[in-house]
Amino acid sequence: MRQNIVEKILTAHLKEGDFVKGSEIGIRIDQTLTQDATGTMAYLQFEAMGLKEIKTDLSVSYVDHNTVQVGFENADDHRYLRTVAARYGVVFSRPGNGICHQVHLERFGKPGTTLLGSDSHTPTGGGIGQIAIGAGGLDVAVAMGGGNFYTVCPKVYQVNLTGELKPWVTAKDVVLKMLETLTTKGNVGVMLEYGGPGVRTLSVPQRATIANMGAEMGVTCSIFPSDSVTKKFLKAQDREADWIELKADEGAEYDRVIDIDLSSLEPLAAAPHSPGNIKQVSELAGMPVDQVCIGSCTNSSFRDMMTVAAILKGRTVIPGLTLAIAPGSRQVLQMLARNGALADMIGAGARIMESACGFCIGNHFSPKSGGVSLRTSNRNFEARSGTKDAQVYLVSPEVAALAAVNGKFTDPRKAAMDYPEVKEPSEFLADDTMFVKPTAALKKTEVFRGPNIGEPPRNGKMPEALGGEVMIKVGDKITTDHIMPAGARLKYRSNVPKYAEFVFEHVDSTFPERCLRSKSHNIIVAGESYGQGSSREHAAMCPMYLGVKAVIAKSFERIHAANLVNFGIAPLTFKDPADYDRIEKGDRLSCRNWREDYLAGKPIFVTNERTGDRIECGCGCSDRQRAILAAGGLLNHTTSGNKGK
Ligand code: MIC
Ligand code: SF4
Repeated sequence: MRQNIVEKILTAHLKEGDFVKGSEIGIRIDQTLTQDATGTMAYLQFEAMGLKEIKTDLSVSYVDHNTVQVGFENADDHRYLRTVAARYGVVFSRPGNGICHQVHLERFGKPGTTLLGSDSHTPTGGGIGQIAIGAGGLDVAVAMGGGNFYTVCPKVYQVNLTGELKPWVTAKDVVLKMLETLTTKGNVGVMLEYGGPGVRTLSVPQRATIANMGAEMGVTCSIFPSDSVTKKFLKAQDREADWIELKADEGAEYDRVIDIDLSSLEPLAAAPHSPGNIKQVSELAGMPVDQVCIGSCTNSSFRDMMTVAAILKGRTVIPGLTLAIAPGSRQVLQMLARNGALADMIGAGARIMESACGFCIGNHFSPKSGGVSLRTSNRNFEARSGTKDAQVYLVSPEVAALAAVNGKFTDPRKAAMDYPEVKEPSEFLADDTMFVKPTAALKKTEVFRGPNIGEPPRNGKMPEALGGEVMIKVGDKITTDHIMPAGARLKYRSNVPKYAEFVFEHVDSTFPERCLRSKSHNIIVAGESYGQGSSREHAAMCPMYLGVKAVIAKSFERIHAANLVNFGIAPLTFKDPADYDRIEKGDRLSCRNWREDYLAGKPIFVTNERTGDRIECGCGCSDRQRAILAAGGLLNHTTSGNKGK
């Protein structure tokens, strides 16, 4: 049978289920990654499941998200993560070593393997030919223990690339074009496979930029072939032995083909407040800019940084504008320091941030009130930057650097300079000294639990009947940043009762208190694409802690829907989306045969007690998920004799 790349890797990893589009399959996971903000809970849950050591080929714990806040919490979390990694055989990437996705691509990503990460941008690994998927921490904990990862046998879309990018047009513009085509909703259950003659014109980091922002389209992952370009990259990383060739069979089939002629693209930007709100940079040219932030897991490779340095060299950042640069990894930062490019950045007045997520997660560097901020990252959701009325535009490093020296949006094709052609290096600085690799001696490490480390919360069993109040009714495209803000609140990730105080902070800050006061079940009603964005399972775990039993929405994003099930919250979809208008905040909803109907996979009829309307909902869950919901979540389910499921 002629297979595409996705089919080749998935069938080689298939452990459970039939390989039939749309049905649930269980796959073996070769590598996992966690980051600190989702990692503490992932390892606490790993421990709570009674697992003794990791069973993957490689598991890495990165500290990159929450590195510089005030207070003891970060330091406590980092110490827990270091000691728990040592104890169970996980590689620990120390703070300062870089952003998980960039570092993993450089040092560990292997073509043809599967990678599961507790971060939605794990698909960055698709740039090197991995099936790399983002998931909640609990799913990653199960995979670390050797359990399968369950996903829908996907539809595969081929993105057929032809031509070559023109000067000043970048990988970011390719993925922004894809976002314009596929939008940020409705792509659940899809994997993207890039192919065509244009692929060989793109370096591995450029491919990684494109794969990274597949997360914003809601696809499960994106993947590139592994070819001579991949081999060269791995050789330059001193990892040539990790290379295998990976290509689709001649005549392989796809569910849809999207053609992109690289030479027809132009510089693009995602305008506030969605990565899918695509504009041409030429239409925005002249708009004054207050702040520029360059970095994040999307655009912080060596080549990106060298291009920025070349644009900044001999120029000065305009007064009144602030430029922040965060190289994506210690490898990149060291190389810039050694070849002098860092001096060019500093000379231009850039403020150098550590190699971490930083500004991207709103951890620092919030723009001024109403400020226009140009960022090379992947998300510009309202308030994510830490300033609710800031106007964040997502652009390429080239457009960002030019704005920093011109003070305004600039069409780079009209810039008064030639395009700085930066070649990929033939040798990267392969310095692994900031990884703590597992040893037999380290397995005796005592796990440190400071006061910021709480017990992972558990839910009760699914109730027989549902009866409760609609505590909030929200619209379309509610992101996990809306549900569970990160930024300044990130430091409470290991302390669920405290973090739960901030659920829906920027939407309705009375939500947590009202939920805690209520004597019945709490229900959330939402529009399309509920739970876009981050993989943070806290967006399910904290509502669970507040007594939420069901979310009724027009549609859900993949990772969030799985997280809701993992924490025993039923994700229900309106059979008729117009029924959304038949429920108001404060309405009481009930379903007498809740548990029984759910377990039987029947449609669920919810009665609105105010109007008497019976509203039909579907649960869209597999049998496995229904059993998890009945147990009140995956932790209960696995610790009641169903390990690894
Ligand atoms: C993000 O970009 O939103 C994050 C922060 O990396 C999240 C993970 C988290 O919330 O910890 C993600 O993308 O999954
Ligand atoms: Fe970090 Fe931002 Fe990437 Fe999330 S999107 S992993 S916060 S750099």
